[in-house]
Amino acid sequence: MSAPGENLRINSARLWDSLMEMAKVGPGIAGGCNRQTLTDEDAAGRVLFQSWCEAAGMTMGVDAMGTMFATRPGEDPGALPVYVGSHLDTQPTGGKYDGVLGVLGALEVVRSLNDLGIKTRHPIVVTNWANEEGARFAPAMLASGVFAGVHTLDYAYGRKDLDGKSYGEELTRIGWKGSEEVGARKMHAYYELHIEQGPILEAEGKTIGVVTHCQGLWWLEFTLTGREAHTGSTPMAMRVNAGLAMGRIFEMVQEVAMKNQPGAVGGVGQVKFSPNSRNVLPGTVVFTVDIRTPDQAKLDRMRAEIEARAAEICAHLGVGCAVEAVGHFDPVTFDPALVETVRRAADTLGYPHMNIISGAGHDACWAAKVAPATMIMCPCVGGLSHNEAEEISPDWAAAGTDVLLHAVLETAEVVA
Ligand code: HGY
Ligand code: MN
Ligand code: MN
Repeated sequence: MSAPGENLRINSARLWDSLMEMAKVGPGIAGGCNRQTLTDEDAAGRVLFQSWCEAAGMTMGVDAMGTMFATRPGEDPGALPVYVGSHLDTQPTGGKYDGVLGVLGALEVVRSLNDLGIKTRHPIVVTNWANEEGARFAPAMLASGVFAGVHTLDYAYGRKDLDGKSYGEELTRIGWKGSEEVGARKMHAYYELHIEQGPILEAEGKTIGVVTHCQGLWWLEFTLTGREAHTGSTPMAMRVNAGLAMGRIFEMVQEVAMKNQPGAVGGVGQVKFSPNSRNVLPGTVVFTVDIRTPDQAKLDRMRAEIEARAAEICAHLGVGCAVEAVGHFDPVTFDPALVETVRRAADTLGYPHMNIISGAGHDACWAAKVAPATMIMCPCVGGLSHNEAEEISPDWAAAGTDVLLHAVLETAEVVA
């Protein structure tokens, strides 16, 4: 068979139906999803995904981190597989498409190849990475990080959620602790389709993002120690106020991010006050600062400045200050040859496209450490994500998956 022509497209209606079916598993309270990793809802989503993969003739493997690998055989069983995937776990107030489009788009590629009777030399493996979000168990991309040798399995199993439950316990509890050694699988290449989670593609009128890089990240967990005291009867001069220190640090993080424009972000999404009582000054305040930029030197400078100035703020207030890096990856450059394959596929299909740097982190960032890897992006409405109102159009979903189909076919090599 010659190279796939512009007429080769996936089944858009079937893809959209699958997205809507999966969205019913672990529904949120405002139209999105709450399918957090290793919850019963996650387990239910895994069961549905496995049933679809098996109906498409694939065989499922699961590794010791709970990552799922559904294999479509190739004509050359000795050829390393082309892996295609993303994640089915969501934020607590997540959308229906973050991660899910990449997993179900990969499944749709296989379903379409089955419909068309197309065979490939390399096997194709549709992948659902466990705990991409890091919302319940930090850091993000935990399972792909173990797969790439960045984290040990023991470290990962020991990560705890806010209720003190560990990853290893919860993985066993939901019955998805697989027997495969994590990272034993070798990849010929890795593709990930994902919504942009930012405003650029929609604003530029582009349907496809040709992802060349991903910005780097630090997650800095601060533990500030004040003195629990009555909020009413304790004179201001007597207070050891960890909450005040936190507020000043938030303001400082904003200032550091703004003075490093363009191309830097900084903020905080999670705070825990103890004892978290309205009329008790906090004894401890724990929060995670999330800073990101595509520039390695700038990323490390920002981290150093934030840690130094946080220490000064706390010293001035007599508040204890401890910090631990609980998440990190350097800026990523995706495989230029695969990036060109994606660009060529978008051209063949006639989809307007542009180069883009991923603002969010993805499992592709760790896959890129062990194999040639790249990503394909489609727009999302208003650039909104990590919000239940996250929305894409069926056309955008289909366009991204069409490009994924063509890129995967070129890399997996169609067999006549
Ligand atoms: O944090 C991230 O960038 C991803 O959503 N886990
Ligand atoms: Mn994601
Ligand atoms: Mn996400």
